[in-house]
Amino acid sequence: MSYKAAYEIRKNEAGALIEKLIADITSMPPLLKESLAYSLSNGGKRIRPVLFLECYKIFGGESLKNAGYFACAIECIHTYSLIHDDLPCMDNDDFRRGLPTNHKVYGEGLAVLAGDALLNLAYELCFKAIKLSGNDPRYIKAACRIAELSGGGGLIGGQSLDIKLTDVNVTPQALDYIYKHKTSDLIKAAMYSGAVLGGADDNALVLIEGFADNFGYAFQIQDDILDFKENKASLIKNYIDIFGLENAENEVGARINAAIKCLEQISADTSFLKAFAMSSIGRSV
Ligand code: GRG
Repeated sequence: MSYKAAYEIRKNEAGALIEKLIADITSMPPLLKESLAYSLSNGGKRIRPVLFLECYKIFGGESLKNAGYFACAIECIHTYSLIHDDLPCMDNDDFRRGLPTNHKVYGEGLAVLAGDALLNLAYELCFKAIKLSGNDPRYIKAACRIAELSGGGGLIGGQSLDIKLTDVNVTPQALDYIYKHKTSDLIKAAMYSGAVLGGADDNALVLIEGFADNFGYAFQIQDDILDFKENKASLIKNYIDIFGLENAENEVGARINAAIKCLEQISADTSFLKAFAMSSIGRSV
């Protein structure tokens, strides 16, 4: 089977979980539900739940049972971060995935609340899964790591530095912090939680986190490279502004190689993850 077909199968599985999640929401005012469903449904690549599901399965997770709630929780956190990132007080974007951003359709107030509701829903789903698992320690461990990596020392911390970055205070260290936390941490949360619930041991968890750190970093620089090549103007300085295009491209290659080295030390079948890493930077698989 081609890598593309293998990705589509996993993406459809993740998409079906998200659609069921949306259908099951009954306790929200209709417009709030519509607003968050607009961003949850609209054309995302589902990278994080795909990575969650893959890690869950390769380490021995069998039927999805309660683990599917975690896949949805991760996509809820990702979607909230995109809605908030697009707001006028942050990146001020009118379009995402080729469609008007959430606040352009529903207004700023509702977009803030849709993001808040998604973040809350994510933890509701984790708690539900923990409860249904009979307080399985692995579920608790996964939820704690998701909370850490999404919080002030993770995704939100990275974003907080990003929005304050200027021509004057941009440094390699600041950029490093932003890329590690704003981009890598949620990918890490997805992979770590899938691996824990699937049954990975501590050594494999360290390697999975190593993969996610390197892949996430490369993914962000690759995003900068694409923006640069499409001549997208950015007020915020990025890797290319500091290090130049050639160094950026070399860094992407080096990070992907480092990510793949982590996979090579794992005894589970990591062939899809390897192909995923290569294809996401446009290397043939
Ligand atoms: C508001 C706390 C908070 C964080 C915002 C998501 C984010 C942090 C910023 C968006 C801008 C950006 C370039 C982030 C880097 C990560 C990235 C490339 C996100 C887009 O992820 P994809 O490509 O999105 O997985 P889709 O659309 O496929 O879901």
